[in-house]
This record gives sequence, structure tokens and C-alpha cells, in this order.
Amino acid sequence: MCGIVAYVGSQDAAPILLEGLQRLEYRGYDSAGLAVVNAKSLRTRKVKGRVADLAAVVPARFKGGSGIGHTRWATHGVPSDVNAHPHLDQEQRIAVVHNGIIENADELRRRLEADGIVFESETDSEVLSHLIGSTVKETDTLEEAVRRALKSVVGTYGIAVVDSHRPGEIVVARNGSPIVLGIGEKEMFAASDVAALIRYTRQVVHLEDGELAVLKADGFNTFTSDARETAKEPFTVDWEAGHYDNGGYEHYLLKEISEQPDTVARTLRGRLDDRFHIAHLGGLNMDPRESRSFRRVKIIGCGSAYYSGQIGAQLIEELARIPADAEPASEFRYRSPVVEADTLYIAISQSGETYDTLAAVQELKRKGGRVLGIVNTVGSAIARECDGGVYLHAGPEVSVASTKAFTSTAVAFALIALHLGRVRDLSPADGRRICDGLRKLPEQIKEILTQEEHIRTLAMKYADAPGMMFVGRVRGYPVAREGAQKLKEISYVHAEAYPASELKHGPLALISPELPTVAIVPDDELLDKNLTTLGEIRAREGRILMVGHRTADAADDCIVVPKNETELDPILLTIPLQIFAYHAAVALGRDVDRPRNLAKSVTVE
Ligand code: HGA
Repeated sequence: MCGIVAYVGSQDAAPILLEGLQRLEYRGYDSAGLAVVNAKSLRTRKVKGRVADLAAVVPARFKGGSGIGHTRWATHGVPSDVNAHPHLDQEQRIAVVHNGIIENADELRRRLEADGIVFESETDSEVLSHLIGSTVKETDTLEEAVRRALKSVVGTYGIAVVDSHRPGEIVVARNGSPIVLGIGEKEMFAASDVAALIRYTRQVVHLEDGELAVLKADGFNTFTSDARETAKEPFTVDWEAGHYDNGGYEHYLLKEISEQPDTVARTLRGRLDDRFHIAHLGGLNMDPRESRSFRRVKIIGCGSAYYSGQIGAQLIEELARIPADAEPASEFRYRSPVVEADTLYIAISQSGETYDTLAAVQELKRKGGRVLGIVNTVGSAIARECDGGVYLHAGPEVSVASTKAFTSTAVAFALIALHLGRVRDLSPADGRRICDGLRKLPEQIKEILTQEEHIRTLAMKYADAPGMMFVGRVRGYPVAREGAQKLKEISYVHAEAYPASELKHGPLALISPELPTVAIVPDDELLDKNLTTLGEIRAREGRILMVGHRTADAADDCIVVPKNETELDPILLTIPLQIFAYHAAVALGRDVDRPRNLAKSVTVE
């Protein structure tokens, strides 16, 4: 998704903006641009392509102590130099970068054109620079011009604005698309993601929807949309610049897969109680009586977060015996959901800014629902919006495809399920069994990682298949779905996931030597049924790669993972599928960390 960086201070803005934009590259984009203000003049550069292409056209002496930069992921108008941000007003006084979508852009454009304004680009965003440009002449401050202009805008935005008549000042505003301020020593930063700021400062402030901020070298002020000043408490981000490096790995994705023994340990740290065999999750903000009061759990998330939610639902049903299910947040928000007082809602988002999930949380809150968040980014919008929750502490996830955040989310669900179970009917013995199982996970993930070479060989063997089927039963089904998702998104090989029990009801017709099947076959009470399914695939000459706790004659190839407690096995079964997808993508020469058409945190609808 688009990225925004802004700087005001005593240094030249351009190198800082370019460095910040580079840090946002992981989010996916198609063009980049920047504008700096120097001695009352505005200088801009923008290109279709990478940040490196932008850096190549920015002259070495590009003076200006304040500026704004942008990486664009086109929603309105093709990726091109002209459509790249920043956009200027008619008099080339104002420059604006924008993340989000202006829904009434057509109507505003017609109005502005009727007033004689000529548009340069096809974007919805350009209406903002013209609106602000035509207002700024009538106002005393830039902030007032931005506030007035935004009153006629319908849609989502995170924006940063500079005015060549006011060097040394930047105005930012947020509605549905993140803006975070970074506080430096006699300099201020703003960005759509802390990744862009972390090299310069770890003191940050998140803007709320409807808020504006004025940044100057010596500080900042924040305001509501009706000009009331708001008090904001900065907090310290515990991620470091080094967390964003690739650590010597060829790809971030491989780095993040390999980090999982450590990231899982961090998700668990300090949360397992050996005396009462329960999970300590202070962030849930619920006493035991409240924790007991729910009769249902509804989990929402998008993409891999949704699949980890399916693992979570299974864990909660098994350990706490509360009916639980997961649903895509993107669907949930639009179907006018019935929100019940005795349902506990859990929203999942790595970035904490996923627009569809945030909108679903806001709808739930409007209807009085109790919502917990499982989020990786501390202080993010979803974390702030929820009544409580669990932070993953997995460190920044840079690669577009989720791996370590997926696994840590499943672990967080195991902790929630243990907690909800132990305040209900889960026995201390079972509580201890789950605590012990959770503790074993990091070592067992290490064991799986030692099989990378074996899995790489298998990935190369299967990578040229035109498509793959992934099947699993009950606990294995979300694992199959995530395995198929990982393969699709980074290798572009078509993959379908089905409950193994459904094969006979339709998709078995597809099975042939050309369509291999990845079968998730844990050693659980469904083992025999799963082995029967393998026999049925085999009888249709389907090739089988089995992922489970043993080998089987019916399978052509097997990946054997260490056994944990049955309820926790899905967490481990997913790891080889991440490695498989990674090596299939590498074998096919794909852009592993930045798959085509995708973006990291999806902050537009
Ligand atoms: N609508 C704007 C910005 C798109 C965006 O925020 N993408 O993540 C455009 O198309 O330029």
C-alpha cells in the first residue's frame, strides 16, 4: 500500500525522505515522489518505478528543510509519472501526498474544473491539493485551510501537506489511513508506518481518525476536525532499526520463517503460569467472571489472519468448549452482523491497520460488542480501538506474505483458549499439558527448520505443476488453507484448499497425475479417515505430498514434523508449508518479498 514520509528540521529533507521511502518499499507500490520547500519555493520529483529510480532523478543539491514523500499503490489512474504523488495546486504553492481513497473525487473535480482549475493527473488525490490551494488564500494558517478543505471530502485519507509560503511547517491529517508522528531533537517526522521513522526516533504519537497535526522543527500540535487542541502522550516503540534488516538472508520471507523459534518464544514469554496452569493475559482486561460470561466467540481477520483465526476457533472450542468460528472481516462488516452481548469478538491484524478489519471492529463497537485484538504493532489503530487484547511481540514483519505473525497469532489463540478453558472446565492436568506443549514449540520449530533442504527438494519437484490441491480434516483444514494461500501469493501457482472430507463431493473430479495434492495428516483421531482419503487420491493416479507425524505408503513424498499436543499440532504443521511455498517461489523466479498485485498492510478497502 501507499507510504507517506514527512520531515521538518534543520537537515535537508530529501535524503531523509528517500531513506524513509526505502523503508516503506516492503509495503508494495508502483511509483514514488517527493516535494521539498526551500526559501518559499516548492521543488518536486516523481517517477513511475522504484524509490531507487526516484533517487536517481533527485539532484545531489536538492535543498529544503521540510518536505513530503510518497510511494503510490494506484487505486485511481494508472501507475505513471504524472499520477505519482505529490500533487500540486494550480499555483504550485501547495503539495499533498495522500494514502486512501476520496469517494466523492469525481464530484469535487467537476466543481473545481467549473471554477477554472485544470487537473494534471487521473488520481482522486489531486482534488485535495486544489481544494487546499483554493482555500489557503482565505485562511491565516495552513492547518485551517486543510481543515476546511477536508470538510468537503468523503473518503479515507492519511495526508501530508506543505505550503511553499510557510517553509518549516507541515500539516498531516488522518481519517481511516494511518499517520504516526516521530519526535526528534529539533526535528519532526511523520509517516504512514513507524518503519520509516525508526532510524531517526523511537518516540512516536499515533493520530486518531479525524485528527490533524501541525509539525514544526521544535514540536507538534494536534487538533480535532473542529479545531479543538488534543493532548497526546508520546510512547516509545520497542522495535529497532535492525529489526527491519534482512539479517543476511536472501529474502525477508526466509528470515521471518527462520525467526519463528524466537518469535514464538516472545509471544509466550511471561504468559504461562506453572502454579495454576493458566495463561496470564493482563491485556484482555477481563476478570474471571467476565471471561466466563461469554457463550460464543466470533473471530474476524483477512487473508492469513482469517486462517489463523480458524485455528483459533478450533482451539477455543476444544479447550474452552465455547462455540467459536472465524469469518473474513471484509465480509463481516458488510453483512449487517447481529452483535450479541454474550459473544466475545476477536479481531486479528498483523499491522493493526488493516482497513476492513478496523471497519469491522468499529461496527462492532458501535453496536456495543466486546472486542479483543490480536495485533503485532503496538499502538496501532485496531489495538487502540479494541477493549483489550494480546500483542504478538513478533517484531516487524516485512515480507508481504505472513509467516511469523501467522504462527504467533495461532500461539496467542492457544493462550486465549487456555485462559478461557481454565476459567471454565479445562482441568489443571489438561492446563498443564497445554502449557508444556506450548513451551516445546520453539525447539520443535527449530527441528522443522533443519529439514529445509529436504523441503526445498520437494518444492523444486512440485513447483512446475499447473496447480495444487491442499486437503486437511478439522484441525488440518485451516493448515491446508494457509498452505494453499502461501503457495498462491508468492509462487503464483494456483492452489485450492478443501476439507479432505469434501473431496468426494466434487473436487475429486480434478484429481489426476497433473494435479498433485498436499495432504495434512496429523496423528489424531482422524488419522485412519485421512489415510483412506490418500488411498482414494492414489487410486486416481494423483501424486501426494503428505505433511504429518509419520510416513504413509500411499504418499509419494512425506514431510514428518514433531508431534506436540493434538490441539497444538496445527501450529507446527504450517511451518513446512511456509518453507515449501518459499522454495517453490524461488524456483519459479518470483519476487518473493513483494509478490505482484499485493501489498503488506491493506489500508484501503
Ligand atoms: N487513491 C490514491 C492513493 C492510493 C492508495 O492509498 N493506495 O494504497 C491514488 O490512486 O493515487
